Amino acid sequence: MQLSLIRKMLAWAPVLLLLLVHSIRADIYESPLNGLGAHEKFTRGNETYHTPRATFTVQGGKRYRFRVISGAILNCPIQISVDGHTMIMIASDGNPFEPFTADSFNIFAGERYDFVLYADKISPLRNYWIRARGMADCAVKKAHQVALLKYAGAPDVDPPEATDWDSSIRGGILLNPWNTKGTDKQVEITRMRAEVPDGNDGIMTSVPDKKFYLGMDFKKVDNLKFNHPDFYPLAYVERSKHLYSPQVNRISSILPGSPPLSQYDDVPSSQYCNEFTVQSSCTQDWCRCTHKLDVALGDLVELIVVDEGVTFNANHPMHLHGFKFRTVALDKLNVSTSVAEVKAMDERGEITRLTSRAPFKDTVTVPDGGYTIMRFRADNPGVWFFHCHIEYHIDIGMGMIIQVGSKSEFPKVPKNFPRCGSWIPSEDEDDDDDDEDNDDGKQEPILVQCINSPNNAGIRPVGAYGLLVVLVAVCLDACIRIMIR
Ligand SMILES: [Cu+2]
Repeated sequence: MQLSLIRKMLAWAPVLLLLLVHSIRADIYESPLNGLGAHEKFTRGNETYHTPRATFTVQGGKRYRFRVISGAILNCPIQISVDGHTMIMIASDGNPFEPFTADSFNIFAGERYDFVLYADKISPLRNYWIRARGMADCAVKKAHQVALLKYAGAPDVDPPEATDWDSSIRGGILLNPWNTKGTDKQVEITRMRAEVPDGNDGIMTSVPDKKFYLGMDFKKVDNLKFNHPDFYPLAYVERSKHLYSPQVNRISSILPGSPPLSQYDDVPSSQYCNEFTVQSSCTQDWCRCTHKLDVALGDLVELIVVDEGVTFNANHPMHLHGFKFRTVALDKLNVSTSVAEVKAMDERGEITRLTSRAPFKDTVTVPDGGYTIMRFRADNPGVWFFHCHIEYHIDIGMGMIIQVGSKSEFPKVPKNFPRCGSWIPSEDEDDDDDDEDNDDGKQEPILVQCINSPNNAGIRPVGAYGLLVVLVAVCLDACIRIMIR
């Protein structure tokens, strides 16, 4: 079906929004839809009530555009389906592609998908479940949820089908598989075709000006945020309690203390590093800096992002600020892989890139033990974040910034634009529990530690802070264990 035809049909249709998030309580993983779900049960007399579900009312014979956003915070791919209906997938991350009919699709943290639902089940008139089924971290507790697709005029009763997690497994054609090699029924996003013509930007066919291989995984390294070489070294922690560091090219990235776009000179160049400039052996040491790649304004940039997948069967939905990119290749190779393997394959010509109408995205999964290749024209000068969209991965280092152009090419900072920086209380202030400010009301700015800086320690010297580090590490260990369980 042509997209233009679908659009004509949709001209009168309401736009519906289906927002998926998931949150954690002490014992329950939740995946509320539009903030709603039937997780809580109440009784009054002999009657049972639940918290309400999201309800979408449709009229038989009409078509509706659903816009789905995943606000998942952990590694919680969510399979979406609608009982009794197929979905005409038409766009992702706001970028239209040729319509593709699927029985279900997966959505990863930060992604958006648009689909058209044809409400053609008019005889007999009844209601249906819209299902969300969590996988990966969310499969541990079988997180799931349903919303109600309510046909106008149908009896006001719930559909008879079970709503549990297992009942939400939908067969047939699935778009955007999770850590599964593509097949006719497990269809990767790279098999979609952008609706718009390629244009003259050369993104699809030119030789890239900058090409970066980015290897991601959870690395076994003494991360000084969680371990301490003297008090709590990783080597002495029970294996099942090891905290692996999610890194890119073996670097844990930290955010700069000031926004480099508006306060470029407030971030010392020594705070930045990447695999080409890092001074340590990152296979042995914990490498930590503001991970930055530089490209010239106008460069054609290619990112070959590899999820080495050695430690866990995870995946990483990678999000780029400031651009939409063409997803030109994506494949799961094996249980695990390496940058070296992917690079060798690439050099042997064993990686096929799309050369026309690759789908535009701004968030895309990198399958565990596989790769995803993105291309964009760096025509937006500034400093842009590129990161995994799983919250705790980025919080402890799985990201970087891409600087496009030089400071002189950045947009001008508006007059009186707010400024900020990072600081901690001075030692004197630490001793004064109740007084948060200096006598003169100012706070001393400090730089975050950087492996390339002369002060290379990354943590304060052992002393009173040693015990604090241990306590924090133990607490974080427990918290992260709960999060990733
Ligand atoms: Cu990640």
